[in-house]
Amino acid sequence: MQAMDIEKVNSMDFGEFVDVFGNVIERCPLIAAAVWSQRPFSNLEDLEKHFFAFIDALPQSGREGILRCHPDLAGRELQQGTLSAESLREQRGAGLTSLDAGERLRLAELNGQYRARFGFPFVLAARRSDRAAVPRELERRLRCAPAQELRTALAEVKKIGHLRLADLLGAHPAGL
Ligand code: 2AL
Repeated sequence: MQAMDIEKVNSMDFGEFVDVFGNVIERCPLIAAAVWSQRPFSNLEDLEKHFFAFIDALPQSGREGILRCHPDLAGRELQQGTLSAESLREQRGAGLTSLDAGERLRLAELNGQYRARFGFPFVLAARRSDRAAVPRELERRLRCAPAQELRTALAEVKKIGHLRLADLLGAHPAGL
């Protein structure tokens, strides 16, 4: 999609806004729907602030719900071709679409252990990682305390959202 400026964002009607920003937080278009009411936005940071404030205001069940809306890294949705366009791009960028069978199996195993321990899926901003770092980070986070892990996972959701918003508004330094 063509990058857009903040005036264009502020001029969007509800339907257009949700179409464009509905997946800034993976499979949570409700957040974009709520953020639309807060316009006008002064800039990208201001827009982002509203997305994140919505997340922070949720009860724990809602924050865990956001995590549960994320597909596993190199998981079933990737194999079945049902990832969102954004998620596929991120997972491909990290090399997760070209794992060998052993790497895939290892990640599936770790993802399963993580979900069993914390009750939500492992979430990591794939564009800030790569195929070698993902299992290492998964192993490390598996040892964290649940309350800390919930905070870490939501910080990753925000990193993903930050990068997706920056894509839409053309605010990336080249290549990031
Ligand atoms: C994802 C995803 O779909 N994109 C990304 O950066 N991370 N999923 C996940 N479970 O971490």
